[in-house]
Amino acid sequence: HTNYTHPQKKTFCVGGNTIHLVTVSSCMRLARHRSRYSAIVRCLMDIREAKIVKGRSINLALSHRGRQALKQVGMEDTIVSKGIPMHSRMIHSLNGTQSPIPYGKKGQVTLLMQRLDTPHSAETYSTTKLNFAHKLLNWSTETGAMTFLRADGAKEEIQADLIVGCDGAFSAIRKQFLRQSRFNFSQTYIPHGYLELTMPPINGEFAMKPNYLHIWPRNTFMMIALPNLDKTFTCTLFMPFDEFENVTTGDQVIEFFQKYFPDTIPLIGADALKRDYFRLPAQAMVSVKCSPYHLSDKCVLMGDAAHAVVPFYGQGMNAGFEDCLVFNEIMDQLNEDFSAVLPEYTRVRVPDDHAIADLAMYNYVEMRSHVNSKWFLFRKYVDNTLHMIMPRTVIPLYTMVTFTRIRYHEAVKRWHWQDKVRHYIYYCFYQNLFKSKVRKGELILTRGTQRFSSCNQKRRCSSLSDKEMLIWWLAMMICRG
Ligand code: FAD
Ligand code: EGU
Repeated sequence: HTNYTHPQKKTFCVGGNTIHLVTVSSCMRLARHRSRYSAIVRCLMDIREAKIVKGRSINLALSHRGRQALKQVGMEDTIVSKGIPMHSRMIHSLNGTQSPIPYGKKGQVTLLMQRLDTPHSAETYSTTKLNFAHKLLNWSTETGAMTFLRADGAKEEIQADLIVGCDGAFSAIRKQFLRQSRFNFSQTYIPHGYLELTMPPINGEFAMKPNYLHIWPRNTFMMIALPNLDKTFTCTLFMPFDEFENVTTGDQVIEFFQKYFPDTIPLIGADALKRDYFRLPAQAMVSVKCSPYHLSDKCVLMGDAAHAVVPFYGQGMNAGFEDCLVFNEIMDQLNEDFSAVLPEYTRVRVPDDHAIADLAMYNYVEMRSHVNSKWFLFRKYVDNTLHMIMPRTVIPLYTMVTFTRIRYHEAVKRWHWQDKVRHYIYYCFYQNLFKSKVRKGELILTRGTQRFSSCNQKRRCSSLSDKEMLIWWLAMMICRG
């Protein structure tokens, strides 16, 4: 096409740290394939030079949806080669026992990425420019003019055909949406905060097994640990803010860890623990939902700007990446007509982003209400067994969310149906097949002499008796009506 028939269109991305990579790439892709677009990206700071952002975790789990988005723009291999594959969780019980639970089938892994390690080559495309140290102050919904504050203190006004707002959970772009009629918005802080601690390498090697997500579930609070490329682990402790306030001295920290995470004290180091625990205050977690995601044919929200979710499903960045992927798909379908693409993007994407926000919140509630290591193991066992018997009918929610591109809201629908079955099965297990006792709030299940918590996946699966099969089929019939 020549510029006579199609004048060049300017696309602006504002902000964008994590999903930045894809929005930039999406614009690049447009620019490359269709010479009609030029893309300019403006952000507050240079992520290539930024030091670790205060209190922000440096590692992020990248799963199928995020990878598909990267693949679409030809960056999957570069990024994936820099990730640490995690194939299982490792559940740490209070008594120090460790039980692995695989994420999925063989080859289904979640990749752990370093937040600041994402190389990007946007600037190699002549149609794409990156500007750093630009802060968006305001923009006009009538004209699409944006006012930026530059590092040198000067203000600058810029016009764009399309503004892509990727400026995070406290989006400045979104502020203009709030003044519009029929714009829905909600923001919820959860009572928990998180705090990060570093577990150093031992003799140059990882202190624990590296290809696992280590979890210490302890009812109202929990800790997880994720491996980094430099052989350290980042441990994240989740706890209600009230309880953080109860721990005020180094000795209380040790006492607390001695009681709940004794196995981690020698690995983190008592002195480091006393010091690092107070280095930063606990960080808050927010969930933001809104709709629509577009404003006329001028502006569109993506990533955390459209939907900040609590981090209990490890999907925030993946959902943001998928936003870009879906947007690009719709651009193709509707011939890049912004006045049609933007409403369609809202129509398709809002239900899915709201679904993952709800799922993340559900997991937060679920994990702290009645999760201890045995219950966690048991749940996964039931899910996986059902999946093994009927791989196409019953897909564990986790698998749908993490290893497929089944739309988030469809995954929720399927899961509600499966949940009826699951609960019936819990009931049967509880009533008939196991002698169960409740001790110190923990559900302990025994079947004959075999303790449930023993972690031999294969043996457990094959030991499903005829009676259990029958009950399962009955449950299916009942739930299907
Ligand atoms: P951000 O990463 O927040 O980037 C926004 C950018 O906009 C920033 O660089 C900011 O400087 C810039 N900006 C803001 N205002 C302006 C302005 N006025 N002008 C110019 N620029 C501006 N997700 C996963 O998928 N997997 C995980 O394992 C995972 N773990 C997480 C753990 C924690 C503790 C938290 C809090 C989140 C986690 N997430 C995870 C979620 C993930 O971090 C976010 O979803 C993702 O970073 C969002 O990317 P974004 O580009 O939309 O926004
Ligand atoms: C990083 C920092 C286990 C929270 C969620 C699993 C991460 C998270 C889980 C952070 C958990 C929790 C999943 C991943 C991940 C699990 C996941 C990375 C949560 C459901 C606030 N979550 N992260 N789920 O299944 O899908 O293993 O700090 F303990 S990675 Cl909370 Cl896969």
